[in-house]
Amino acid sequence: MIDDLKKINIHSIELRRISLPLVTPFRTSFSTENHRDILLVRVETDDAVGWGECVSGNEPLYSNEYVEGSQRVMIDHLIPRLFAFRSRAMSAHDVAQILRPVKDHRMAKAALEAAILDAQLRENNVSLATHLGSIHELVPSGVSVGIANSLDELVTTVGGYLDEGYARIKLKIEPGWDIEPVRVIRKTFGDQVPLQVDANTAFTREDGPLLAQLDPFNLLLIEQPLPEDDITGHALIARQVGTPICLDESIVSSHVAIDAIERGACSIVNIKAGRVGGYLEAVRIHNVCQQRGVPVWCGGMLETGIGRAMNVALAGLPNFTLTGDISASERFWKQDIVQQPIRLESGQVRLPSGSGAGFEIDGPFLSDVTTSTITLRSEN
Ligand code: OSB
Ligand code: MG
Repeated sequence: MIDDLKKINIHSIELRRISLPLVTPFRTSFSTENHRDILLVRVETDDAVGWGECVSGNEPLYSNEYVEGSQRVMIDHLIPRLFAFRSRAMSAHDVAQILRPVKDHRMAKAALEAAILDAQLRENNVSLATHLGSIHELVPSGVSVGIANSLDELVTTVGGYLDEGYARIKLKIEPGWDIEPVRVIRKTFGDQVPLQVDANTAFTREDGPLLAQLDPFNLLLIEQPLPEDDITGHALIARQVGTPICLDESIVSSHVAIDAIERGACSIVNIKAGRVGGYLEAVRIHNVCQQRGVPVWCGGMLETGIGRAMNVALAGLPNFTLTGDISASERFWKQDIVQQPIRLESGQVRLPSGSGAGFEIDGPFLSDVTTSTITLRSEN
């Protein structure tokens, strides 16, 4: 991925908050979500408009970021740095360097970089998929299934997704909802269903023997069993468990990815652009994993059509050899804010091909769901 794009001039950055109800509550080991309060970034340049979606949650429960904090840090610290950039023309490839003095806040940085990159690619008439280095037109689509109220309810839900054609099922787990749900899904739907689990940090270093009870079920992977800061703990678990360990929350940069791989903490990596500070860093993580023979897959954060289109573009890179959490828009939303919601086509989703991230906003619907907007203008 080389930066061969014509630079752009940013005129204004709009921060727009929308409120969208989920079609069904989404329960993980850390929360139950009924709706998302989403921060969108709209960048206006000389000849284009670009959009980015901030994936921070309503509360700081997945990581320390949350939507109100992301908006605050953008207004007070990130956007002023972008507007103060010495030369007027900028590339999206400059953004991470400009924002580097501000520690963490990767979801906020990622959303700004995504909007700038979308605008720049639209001005250059290049698709995001092409720019990032995607090699596929379609990628298989997996679905993340929340913790259910009962095993019967779980079977019904998973059966519905399999009927829709999803290529892979991921079950959310937590202590007490771990071995049994997997056993029941295997017993009901058989050994051929590609299946994996995600603990979102809910277990401890003492749970190696418990997690090893998942081994007979031939899972693709166990995602993030221990807290995000415990790389050594994951290495200990990986030695006690036959199922591959995959990290999500822990992998916040390409440096941490290299560290975790070299220390034996994971043999698979989940990549989410928001968690790592942007799509460009996501590609770097893809590359360092590829060089070390570690397969990756694209995670999701309940995105709208904006973030979803960008995730699909990323998932077309060659080392995304495992199926991602890139389900159809309708898995989460009754109506999407883009005119081209992601749809399932025989268990796959299509990479957007238009310039930038390839979608158009549904303006009237976006207005309906908007709760606030703030526009910041460059003095340049
Ligand atoms: O851990 O992968 C996760 C959603 C919100 C926060 C964290 C996670 C998730 C999911 C949903 O599993 C994935 C999706 O968007 O389909
Ligand atoms: Mg996860």
